[in-house]
Amino acid sequence: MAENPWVLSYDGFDPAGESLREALCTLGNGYFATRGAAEESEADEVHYPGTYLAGGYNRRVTDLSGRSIENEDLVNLPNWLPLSFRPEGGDWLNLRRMGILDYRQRLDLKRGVLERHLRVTDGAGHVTALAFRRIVHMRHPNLAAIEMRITPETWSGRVEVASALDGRVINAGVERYRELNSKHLAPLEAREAEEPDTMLLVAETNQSHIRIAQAARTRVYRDGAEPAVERVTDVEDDHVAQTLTLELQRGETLSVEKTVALFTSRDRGISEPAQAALRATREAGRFEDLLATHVQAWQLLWDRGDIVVDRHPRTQMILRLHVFHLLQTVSPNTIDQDAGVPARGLHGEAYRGHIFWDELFILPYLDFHFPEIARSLLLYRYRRLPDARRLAREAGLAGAKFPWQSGSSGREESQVLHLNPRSGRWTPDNSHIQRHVGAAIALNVWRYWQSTCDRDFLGQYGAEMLIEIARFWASLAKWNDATGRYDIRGVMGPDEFHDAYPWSDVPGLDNNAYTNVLAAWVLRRAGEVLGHVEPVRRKELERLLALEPEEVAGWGRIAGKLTLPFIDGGIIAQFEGYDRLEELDWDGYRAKYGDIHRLDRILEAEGDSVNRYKASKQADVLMLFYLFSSAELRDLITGMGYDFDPQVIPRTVDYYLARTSHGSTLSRVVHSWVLARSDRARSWELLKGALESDISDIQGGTTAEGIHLGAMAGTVDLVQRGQTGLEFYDDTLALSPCLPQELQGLHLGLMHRGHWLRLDISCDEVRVAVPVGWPGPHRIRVRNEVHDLAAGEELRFPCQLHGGGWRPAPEASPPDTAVTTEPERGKRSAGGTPTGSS
Ligand code: IFM
Repeated sequence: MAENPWVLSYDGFDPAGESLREALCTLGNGYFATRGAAEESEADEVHYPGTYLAGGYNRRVTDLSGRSIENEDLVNLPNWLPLSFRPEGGDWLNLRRMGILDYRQRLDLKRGVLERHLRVTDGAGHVTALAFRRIVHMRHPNLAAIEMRITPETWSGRVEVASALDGRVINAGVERYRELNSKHLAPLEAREAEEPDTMLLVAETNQSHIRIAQAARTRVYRDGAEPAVERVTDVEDDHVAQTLTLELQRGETLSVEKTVALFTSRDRGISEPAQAALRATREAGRFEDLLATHVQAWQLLWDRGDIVVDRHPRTQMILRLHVFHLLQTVSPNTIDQDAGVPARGLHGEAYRGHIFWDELFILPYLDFHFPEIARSLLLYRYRRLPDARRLAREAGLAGAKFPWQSGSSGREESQVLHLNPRSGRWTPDNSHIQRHVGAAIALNVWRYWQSTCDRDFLGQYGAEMLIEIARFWASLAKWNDATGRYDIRGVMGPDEFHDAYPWSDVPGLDNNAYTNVLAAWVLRRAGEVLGHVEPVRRKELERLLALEPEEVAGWGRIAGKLTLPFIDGGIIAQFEGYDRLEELDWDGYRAKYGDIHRLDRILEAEGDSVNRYKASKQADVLMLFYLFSSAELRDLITGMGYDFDPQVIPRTVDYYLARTSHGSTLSRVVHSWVLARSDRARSWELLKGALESDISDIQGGTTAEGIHLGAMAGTVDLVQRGQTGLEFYDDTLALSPCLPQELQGLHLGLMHRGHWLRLDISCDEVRVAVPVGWPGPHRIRVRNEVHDLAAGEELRFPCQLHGGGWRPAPEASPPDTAVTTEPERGKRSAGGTPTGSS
């Protein structure tokens, strides 16, 4: 059957694959999200019905291997899903104990609806058809609803419906965290509300004291009317349930509607969560009413955020799935929530809901479609600038040192011990020395500014972050008399396999190329940022930050003298001393283990260490080619005082690609991007791998614990920017479409400085529709041909996308436009000055 590009669908119940389905069928609205667990299920070896609040963290201490360890977790909130039925006195719905005659599950991406259709037979031979629909409301972020339709096919009689709010939950979603203290909730209140059809459950996190109130209204309808029901409410400290009993005839359909409101003490504009939740359920309409406004909210999101690819339904569906999960994690409802974007979404408990550098892969999509969400995520970082300053101070450094893993407060949340499930050993986790996270934040600030020209943001928040991050790099870089250069020592690059030299007991590597180039970029950019800030604010910032011209000049000097290590033939070395590492027998390990993406764990279990080998988990040096064009990189590297010939890039890509296990889902995104123009076939293979990462769980079990949002958003951005070659320079918009053979066309809108640009790329034509009032570049370069770009115009460039070259169309240029074939020589926006009004 042809794939529906708007639907993720499953046939049959598969207990072994259920936890993966639950993660992929999560519904959320940027305020909270709930895994796609069956309504009637409880947490067990098959199901894990988790609910997570954006920014809903709590800390617990555990004694482990003789150490007291404090972990901060994104808390699994009370389960609001429970909804089930049975013929009176028969068996409650249970997929593992009943005969399943039919089972279909659909996630409707367009409408944000999760559906299940099933027919079951119980021990007494009753055949019943059931249909569930569920939403987590995109417009009213505190609301969710379930509809369960019950049709007895072979029986008549009394039916019981059970509905509950379950606060007995703990954080148990990740097997390897099970030794850690996982009880985060204390019960406060459970009761029936004044309205007998409504229950209330209130709990509080036991350290961060976030109060959570859930109210659930359960009603039944038959032929559009509410029949008389017997209703019994059972109350325990941390659980409240209602059982509704009524008569049902064979062939009749009973509709059960459970409407839930979730409020917390983090909410604004309320007096108190319980009161707000009760009022919201009282005022909520029926399921169909809620559905209508929810679908409308999703439609508005898709109007802005959809990316359409021609004639490849699976790619289309997966790209939409990725956008869908991104917008369920961060949406317009996230704005003002003071929440960052957790690497694993709000979809599971992996990495405890922490926030890493993965924003670097996520923000470009948001910048171009939902800049107000990007801004909100940057403000999450800004609010934690005082913590970042404290971290720098504690390390004896200046400026701001952002944590590798961030949660509630901005302190370092990285774990200190890591369990290798293969060996059963807890080993030190040094990943917090990935200082490059600060550079990623600086880059995100700059890109947002380039894309939006939001001068208020830059003046109030962005410039300060950039300057403080630059100060950190300037203080970390140490002058080396022997080389006459600055070194950055004791860090980790993005490749998490290498955290130390095999010949040293001390964690950290010296002069990681990625880190040093990014540090140089930050130091340079910080030197110019105040030039873009409104003059009065600029003076204020200079005083507030005690910024003197000598300090800025010092940044320039450091940027110009940072060390960059090289190996044979001009290939950039991942870090100093990389050439002393041994080659790994990749074929031997593949033959022995098959899946070697977690080579670090394999080698540790063998009593060896991946630190000894030229083996990377993910792109490290190659990140440079992902983030910067070859011209920008040459500029940066020559600015550091080295020769750099972009001709060496293909060899560098081959070198590291052959030595990478893709143990991080981010890796294939980067490799596909850097190969997009030189090796389309290989780039497509890698993109396909990145697209399948979560939907097919290619890492064998990780997606069930939460999606990989960086890779999800990264694939969308790869199509959006990587394959269109879209770049904004000072005065020129550049396009150089380079789609894989398999994709026949691409259609999207892009927001630039408050205006929507429309791109339609097909096999034989590129069309660019420029909006009225366009404030962006006034020229467009398609491949090497430059044309004027005027507001309100639609330009068409005939081309042969998958072969042959480009030919300029006479009508592409307005009569008085100078057409030049000279390559554009201005700076790309990532390093340039925004044009247009501020
Ligand atoms: O940030 C990533 C890192 O690069 C690889 N390990 C997982 C982290 C969270 O996604």
